[in-house]
Amino acid sequence: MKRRSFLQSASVIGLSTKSFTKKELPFLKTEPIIIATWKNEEACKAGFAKIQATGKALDGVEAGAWIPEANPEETTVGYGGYPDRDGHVTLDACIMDHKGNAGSVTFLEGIMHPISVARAVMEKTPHVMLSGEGALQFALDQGFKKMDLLTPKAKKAWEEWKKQAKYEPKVNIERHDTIGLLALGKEGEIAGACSTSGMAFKMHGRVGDSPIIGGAVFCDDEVGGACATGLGEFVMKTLGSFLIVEFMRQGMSPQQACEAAILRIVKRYNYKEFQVGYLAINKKGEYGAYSIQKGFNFTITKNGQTQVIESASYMS
Ligand code: SD4
Repeated sequence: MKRRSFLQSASVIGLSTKSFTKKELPFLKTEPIIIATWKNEEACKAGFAKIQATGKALDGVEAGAWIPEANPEETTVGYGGYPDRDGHVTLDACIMDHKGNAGSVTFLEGIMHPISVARAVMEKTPHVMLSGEGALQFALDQGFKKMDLLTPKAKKAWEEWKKQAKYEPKVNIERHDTIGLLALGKEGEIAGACSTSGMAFKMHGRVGDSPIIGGAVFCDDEVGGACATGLGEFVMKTLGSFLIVEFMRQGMSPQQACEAAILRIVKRYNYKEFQVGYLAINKKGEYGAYSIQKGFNFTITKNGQTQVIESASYMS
């Protein structure tokens, strides 16, 4: 049976519902590992080094996100991100730890490292999500510095775009770099993070999947984690990362779970027009990736070795 038709068959949904018991968990301990959407070698290396230093998966995914957030050449994350159609660089990010704690920021302007603001929301407030002006105010109160995130390169691209002013999010059939990260720390605990400037030239106020817990990132320490990239509207409508973790809980491998979540989108929407890519990892350190269109890849650092791997895709 072809993999696609196997996944479409109802039997997949009937897999036994099993999560690891406390007794089984120590035997599932694995070496630290970090994986990230797209070609993000520097981010994975930095995240892995951080896990080696502190032991913690959460520190690793935060440190990994810092790399593209600070890179002015990176046009889809943090500083240097393309603006919305009104010329504002607005950022979305979220983070989740192995205890089920989560934090996120949406529609945040002027802060280079939204991932760390999301972590501060998680650790220092009773809330999960802060947005816009409120998120900025909170960041400033926490000592984050405000800066202009619109680089000359991004401004030029926006001015070019205004000549036609067409919104055509051909998300990464070419190349896109919203960073989603998943890691297992020294105790084998899971964490996940995501950071983005969202779709280039989006409507002012548009928020994508990247700050949505269960959308762009979800972790459950009994099972594993998942993260997403691509056209966020479709990740949000299917709550992809949550779905993948639940599929893994039911017994699917990370690869099967990513494929089943992509299938959810493919069955309901006009999938030929856009890209979504998923990454997943389980507590054994097994990982998987799948996307709608060709061209999605991911980076992994394990045993100190970093490599970029091409994902399988629904469309050939
Ligand atoms: C969004 N999911 O804002 C993000 C974009 C993305 O690679 O992932 N691009 O919809």
